[in-house]
Amino acid sequence: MITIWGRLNSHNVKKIAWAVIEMGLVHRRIDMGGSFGFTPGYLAMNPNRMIPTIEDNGLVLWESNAILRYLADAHAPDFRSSDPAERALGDKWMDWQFHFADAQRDAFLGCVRQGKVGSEPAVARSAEASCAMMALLDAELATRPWLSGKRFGIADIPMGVYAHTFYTLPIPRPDLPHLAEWYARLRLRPGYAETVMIPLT
Ligand SMILES: N[C@@H](CCC(=O)N[C@@H](CS)C(=O)NCC(=O)O)C(=O)O
Repeated sequence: MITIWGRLNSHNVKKIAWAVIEMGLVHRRIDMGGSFGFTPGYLAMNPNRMIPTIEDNGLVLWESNAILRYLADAHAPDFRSSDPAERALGDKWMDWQFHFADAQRDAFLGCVRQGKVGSEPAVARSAEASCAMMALLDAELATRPWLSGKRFGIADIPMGVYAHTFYTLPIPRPDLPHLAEWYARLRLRPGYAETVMIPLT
């Protein structure tokens, strides 16, 4: 049984909650962080005061993308390419997601948590930066069906989570056909619908 700590309205927690469903892993999730606060027991496992953290077979692990890589390596090798080049390309977009999160942060916090509108300068700047970065992802998705390579895998998960926010925020978006088509395929996945396609809060 894998235990996941973290509130589900966190992008980084959604990654793990989605991944364990994709991989068919027995798990439970315990709310932590945000309005739930942190227990002393949790902070002993993860002194960063951040979510998510998991425990699996005695291993305590934090950093969401490290968790995704561990889950694939330990339980679901099909979710990570064995080809070094293909794997590296997937890793690249997993790491790039943190830059995207920085770009989209003001639009997300402004529209979802601070009641601002898209015309507010910080929101508009963030929306514009997000669109510029998503154009790069769109160009990448013109070259292969999944960020993980020929089939879906963990490299699709970080930006998959952020893509839902991108397409849900009330911001102007350019036509990005490859990105839109990838997002449409993600939306057909039951684990994505259950854990990612939930109201933004
Ligand atoms: N690099 C870390 C970032 C973790 C992070 O920023 N988590 C946010 C939620 S998305 C957090 O813990 N915020 C404080 C809180 O929820 O109380 C990871 O990928 O796990």
